[in-house]
Formats: sequence, C-alpha cells, structure tokens
Amino acid sequence: MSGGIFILSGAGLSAESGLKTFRAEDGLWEDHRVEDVATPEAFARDPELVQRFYNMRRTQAAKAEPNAAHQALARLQAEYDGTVYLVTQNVDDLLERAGAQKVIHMHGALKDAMCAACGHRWPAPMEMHVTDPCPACGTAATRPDIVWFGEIPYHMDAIQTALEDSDLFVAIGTSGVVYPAAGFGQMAQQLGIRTVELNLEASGARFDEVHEGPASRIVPAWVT
Ligand code: BJW
Repeated sequence: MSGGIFILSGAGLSAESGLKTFRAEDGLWEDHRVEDVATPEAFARDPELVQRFYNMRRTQAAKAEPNAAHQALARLQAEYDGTVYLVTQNVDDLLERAGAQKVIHMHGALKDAMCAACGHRWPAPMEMHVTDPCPACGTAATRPDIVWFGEIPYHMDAIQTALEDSDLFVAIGTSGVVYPAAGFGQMAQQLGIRTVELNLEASGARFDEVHEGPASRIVPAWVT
C-alpha cells in the first residue's frame, strides 16, 4: 500500500459552477441527447452542429468559476502526505483553475483543438468552425479534442498505474454509466482498494462508503 488517493470526478463536481450534467432532466442540449452529439458519426453527419455544441460549452466553461469542491480537492492534493491522483471525465479546467496539478483529463479538454486528419493539437479558439485549417497540415478537419462515444479515452495506462498506486478510490459526482470510467470502482475493489462515493444521490453502484449531498458541501466535509 502506497497511500495514494485516486479521485474520479464527473459532471456533478462542476454542476454548482453552473455547468450542466449530462443525464439530469435538464441535461439535454437543444433536444439532443449527449449520445447524439458526442459521437464521431454525429460530427460526420452535421459538423457545424457539433462545433456549435462545443463552442457553447467552451464559452460556458470559460465563464464558470471553480466551486468549493474543486478548491477542496486542490487543497487536499497540496496538503496530503502522498499522491492524490485527480482523474476527471470533465472537459472543463475548473480543477486546474482551483490550483490542482497534473489533472488527468480522460475525455479530453474544451481548451484544445485537434486535427482529425493529422492528429495535431493546439489551443482552441473560443469559436471553432469546421472550415478552420489545421496549423500543422492545413487540412480543414478541425474538431474539439474531446473523446466521443466509440473513441478510446486518453491516458488509460497512466490511470491504471495510478489505481495500482492507490489505497483509496473516491468517485465524485458521476453517474457511473459511461465506460471505461464506470468500471474503475470495480477494478479498485478487485485490487483490494477501499471505495467511497460522494454524490448528490447514490449512483447505485457498490461502494464501501457513500455520502449523499451537493459536492460543494460534501467534498470539503470529506476532505477535512
Ligand atoms: C452531483 C451534483 C452535485 C449532479 N453534487 N453530484 C455497453 C457496455 C459497456 C460499454 C459500452 C456499451 N455500449 C457502448 C459502450 C462504450 C461507451 C459507453 O460506456 N456507453 C454507455 C453509455 C453504455 N463508452 C465509450 O464509447 C468510451 N470509449 C470506449 O469505451 O472505448 C473502448 C476502450 C476503452 C478503454 C480502453 C480501450 C478501449 C468513450 C466514452 C466517451 C464519453 N464522452 C462523453 C462526452 C464527451 C465529453 C464532453 O463533451 O463533455 O463524456 S459522454 C458524457 O458522459 C461525458 C461525461 O464525461 C460522461 C460521464 O458522465 P458523468 O460525468 O457521469 O455525468 P452524468 O450527467 O451522467 O452524471 C452526473 C452525476 O452527478 C449524477 O450521478 C448526479 O447525481 C451527480 N450530481 N449534481 C454532486 N451538485
């Protein structure tokens, strides 16, 4: 046992910063389910619609401020006498803006653009369009650097290593329906790691300990 703490966060962490979750009743975007917008097929079918979705999300995320839960996690990472791995499914940068370091963004980041033709990445402008040329190869195949359904999440090797280096797994504000992240808790249990869920409402998955309530209240309370 190394004493590492593995924290997996989801949309519930940023909900009180004003960023919508995906599967709440109000989680639809212009009547689209996330599965209909966040797929390579959706991008191929209607790239401008998908770009508008992410342009809107990028603007919202830039205006949002970290909440008490982001701040508590950054404080925990700075003060804990061991490694706190922050693995997030969120594409906002609110953990970093709260002072967190080395955040592992397994589903990509709104602040980055990617060329679908050559894979080059660069900082995304606030408004992206499919006609924008890639600065490296010149092809007009610009897309947000986001992991869509059917694509392989980022940093899976680092995530596995972090899990193996931890003896506490904490899931915060995630519904636990999207794989592979949904399987991390079970992987932790198989490794003999204690599991904790902090969520507005329990997800129903098996955890050793569950705390219900808004992240801005229960995360600082748990960290203390
Ligand atoms: C609060 C709160 C407050 C609210 N305080 N809490 C069948 C079986 C198994 C797998 C599959 C399958 N069919 C298809 C798959 C694969 C698929 C998948 O899992 N689909 C499921 C829907 C079934 N997965 C994939 O395709 C992934 N890739 C993959 O599997 O590749 C294969 C592979 C993997 C590994 C190695 C090798 C190969 C890719 C998934 C990409 C997900 N992308 C999205 C969108 C892009 C990002 C973006 O635009 O932001 O990521 S989908 C969306 O869901 C987003 C999120 O990151 C993700 C998770 O959602 P999250 O964060 O849990 O949010 P919600 O809304 O669901 O839940 C909010 C939670 O917050 C709730 O619990 C609330 O209670 C709580 N809450 N307010 C505290 N104030």
